[in-house]
Amino acid sequence: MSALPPAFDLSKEFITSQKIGAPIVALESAVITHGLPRPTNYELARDVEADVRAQGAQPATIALLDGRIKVGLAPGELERLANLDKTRKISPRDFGIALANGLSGGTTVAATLHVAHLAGIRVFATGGIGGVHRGSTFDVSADLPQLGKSPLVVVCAGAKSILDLPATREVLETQGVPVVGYQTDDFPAFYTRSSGLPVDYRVDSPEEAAALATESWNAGIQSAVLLVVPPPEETALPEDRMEEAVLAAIAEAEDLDIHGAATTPFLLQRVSEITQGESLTANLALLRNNAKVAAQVAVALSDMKKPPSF
Ligand code: PSU
Ligand code: MN
Repeated sequence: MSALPPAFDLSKEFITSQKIGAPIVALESAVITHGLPRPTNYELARDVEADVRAQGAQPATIALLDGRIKVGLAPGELERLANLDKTRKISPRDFGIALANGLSGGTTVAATLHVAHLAGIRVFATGGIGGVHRGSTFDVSADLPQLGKSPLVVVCAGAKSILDLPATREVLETQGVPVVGYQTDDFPAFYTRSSGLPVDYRVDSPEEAAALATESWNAGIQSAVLLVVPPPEETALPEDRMEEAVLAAIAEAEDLDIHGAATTPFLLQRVSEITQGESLTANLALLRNNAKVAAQVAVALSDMKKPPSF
């Protein structure tokens, strides 16, 4: 691999795993700093890492600590990040600013993809991706263009219905990102198992997902394969209930004049409050489920002796 940018710090475990060709799963950290309340955020981050290990893969949580880009966190670092009082939500535009000021922060899907790609990681797990915000055609998450230039398998539960999902699907297409359903024909909407929108293709096993991604790479394609996994049935929410909460949260955001990077964290928190924690339970369950599926795909990729032909 070519030399990494100088601001990168690789954990010992990460270096060893990469050396022996072990399966690795990148994990984002904006969910830790901006997506979940304390102390649930740290417990979840730890559980998700354990879920990846349980499948025989190595977790690499990506974050900024004291102006350094971390690939893989030691247990103490994970706990510190989860409890820091002042953290920044790090999107790609924030790296220079954060490094110049020695800041710490959680990396969004876009920022995590940037780091994971440069570090040579092929699989990434998250909860949901950002997208096009409802009513603001120009508030398009940096996640979407970054997915268009990051050749990783990105495992998620689709995108939340706080977003304009049809517009989000269109931008994914423009960015060359295939939306692949994992054991589903429907694009999931994070808390709910279907958004009513179709996927581009369906796979039913980690091996099929790994084979499809390999062919995308064989074709020299530089965009991600978005593997969408429906949230576990037991904790998923009914669609009408979610829509009600989302509409209320969006109206409040407008009243309070909330814009830009603050929009997503605000909507997430309000939806969680309005659904009285039911959405939080669903969120935790799907994050762990996605990490497990991602680890299985990483294992399947590392088990592939030669690229499949089909
Ligand atoms: N969507 C969620 N949960 C999240 C996020 C999005 O359902 O935690 C976070 C992710 O880190 C994502 C970021 O990359 O918000 C997108 O923010 P923005 O819309 O400002 O690009
Ligand atoms: Mn935005």
